[in-house]
Amino acid sequence: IYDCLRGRLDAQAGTITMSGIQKYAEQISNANRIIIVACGTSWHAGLVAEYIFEELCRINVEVEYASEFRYRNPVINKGDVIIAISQSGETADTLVAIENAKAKGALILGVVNVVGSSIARISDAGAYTHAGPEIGVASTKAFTAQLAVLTMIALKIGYEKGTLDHDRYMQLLQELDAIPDKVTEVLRSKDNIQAIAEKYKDAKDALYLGRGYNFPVALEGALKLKEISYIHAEGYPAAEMKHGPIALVDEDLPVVFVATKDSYHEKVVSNMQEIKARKGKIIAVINEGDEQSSALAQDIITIPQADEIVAPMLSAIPMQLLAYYIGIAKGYDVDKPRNLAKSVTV
Ligand code: F1P
Repeated sequence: IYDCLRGRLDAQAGTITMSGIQKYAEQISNANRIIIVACGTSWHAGLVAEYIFEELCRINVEVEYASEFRYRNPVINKGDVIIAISQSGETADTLVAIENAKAKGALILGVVNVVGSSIARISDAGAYTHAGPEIGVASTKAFTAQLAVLTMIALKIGYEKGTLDHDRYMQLLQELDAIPDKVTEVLRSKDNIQAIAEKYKDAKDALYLGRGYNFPVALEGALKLKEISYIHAEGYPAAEMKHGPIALVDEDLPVVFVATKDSYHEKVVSNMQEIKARKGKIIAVINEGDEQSSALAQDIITIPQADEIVAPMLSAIPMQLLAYYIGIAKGYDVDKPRNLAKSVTV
């Protein structure tokens, strides 16, 4: 995240420099809609971006699995802006999805990690994530860097468009600037997360719940657990739980709540009460001093407080560490998960 922000964000001066986007800033501001296409972890980053763009830029956003989007016949209009998100920049589904959209006249922006990759080359403009090479197959630091880039784009567009006022803009720049140090703080809780992983490593299933900006983080937590620990996991919006998944809850089910302090927090606490009443084991990612949540949880992971717009960059990390330590505890090679490829080029 530090490398991603460096040279682009100047929180004191109130500037975000993104030369790749600047030329198209007006076109993006005036877009009727933004369609985000991606796969896997990158798709989850796109979902967070949907919430952020709609809030800060008041532009309608759709988030599409590239693997579906490429095969159907979507309505694409000339003024549409497509944002393709990809760590590798080589994912075939995402590549073909944007080729199709480009042929129909859409503007293609790429948010890609690998410089000079196919998706970067076919995009009209974009921003590199500068996350460095991902050592493991499962995407981790690329995810948080994608969130940082997408947040910067939204801040820039929202401010230039006038849907984001000066004070809030400056406040969010400070929040973004503080993220790298807060990430370091989150990483300090790794021993606690490892101990929690030991307790739950033999679970057969797990449920991940969150609301708002943290809902995609819950999806990402479940995906990481599946990818590197081979434990069946479901991610859900916490409010959807009562529409089905609640039937799964019993004393053997670990339920991971992404429950940091935000505008959804009271509602999340009531969802935790519903799980506790059914004897589910709650692992909660919370902010310091949140007595209400910690009283309901079996296990807590405390992370620094941050504005809800930037909070997923922090709350995603305990998700990654939990899956990592469970995978290690089970004796798996977490860098090379079975059946997974670094870039899915077919
Ligand atoms: C998408 C992705 C990754 C996942 C795995 C397979 O890749 O689904 O999120 O962890 O490596 O591919 P990308 O388009 O972001 O490179």
